[in-house]
Amino acid sequence: MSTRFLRRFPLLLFLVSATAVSLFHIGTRITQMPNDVQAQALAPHSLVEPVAYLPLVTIPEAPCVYVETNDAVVIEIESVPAVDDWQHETSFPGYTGSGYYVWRGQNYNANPGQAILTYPISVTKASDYQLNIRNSHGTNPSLYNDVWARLDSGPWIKSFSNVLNMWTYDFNFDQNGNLGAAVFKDVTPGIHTLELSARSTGFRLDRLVFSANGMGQLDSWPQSPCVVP
Ligand SMILES: [Ca+2]
Repeated sequence: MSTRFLRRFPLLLFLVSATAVSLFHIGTRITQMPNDVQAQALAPHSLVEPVAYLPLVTIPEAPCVYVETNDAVVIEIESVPAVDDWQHETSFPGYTGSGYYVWRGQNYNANPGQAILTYPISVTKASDYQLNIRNSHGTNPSLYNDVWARLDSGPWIKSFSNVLNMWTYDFNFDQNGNLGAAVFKDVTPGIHTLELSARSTGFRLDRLVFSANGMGQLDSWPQSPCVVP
C-alpha cells in the first residue's frame, strides 16, 4: 500500500497508523513484566529456590515444683495444663485464681488413671499431710461428687465431697468403704508428685491445699511459689 495511495484516503491512513501504535504498545507491555516474574524467567534457577528454613527448636522448660511455705502447699488447679476432657471454666461463680477445671468426660468409677492432672510439690517437714481440694458439684450430694487422687504412684484413692452446689474444702477419702479425711501418711521431706484423675462427670476442682497435720485451709492463702529445682 503506497504512501501516495494512503494520502488520497486520510481515513484509511488513520486506521493503519492506529493499528501500528497498538501493536507497539502490546509488545511494550509484554516486555514490562513485574520484576519478580522477570527474575524467575531470567535468573538461574538456583537464585529463586526458596530458602531452606531450619526447623524451630523449642527448649522445654524444666518443670517447676510447688514449694511448701508455712507447712502448706497451695496450688490453683488450673495452674497445670488441662488434659483430655478437663475443661477450664468460669461460669460457676466464686472460684479463686483464673477459674476451675471441671470433668466433662465419662465417669471412671472403676478405672482410675484417666486424664491425669499432675502437681509436683516439695515439703520440708516429715509429717502426715492432708489434701483439701476446693470443689463443688451439683445434682445430688453423693452423686457426681468425686475424683481419684494419689501421691507418688501410690494407690489411687476415691476422693469425694458431700457438700452440694457451693465451693467447699470438704474433701475426704473413701478407702474401700472407710471414710475419713484425705490424709497421706508419713510424707517425707523432699519432692513428691500429687496426681488427680477423672472419676465423676461434672465435678469441679478449684484449688488444692496440701498441709501438714491438717492445719486448715483459707482462700486468702497465696499460691505457693513454683521453683525449678
Ligand atoms: Ca482456681
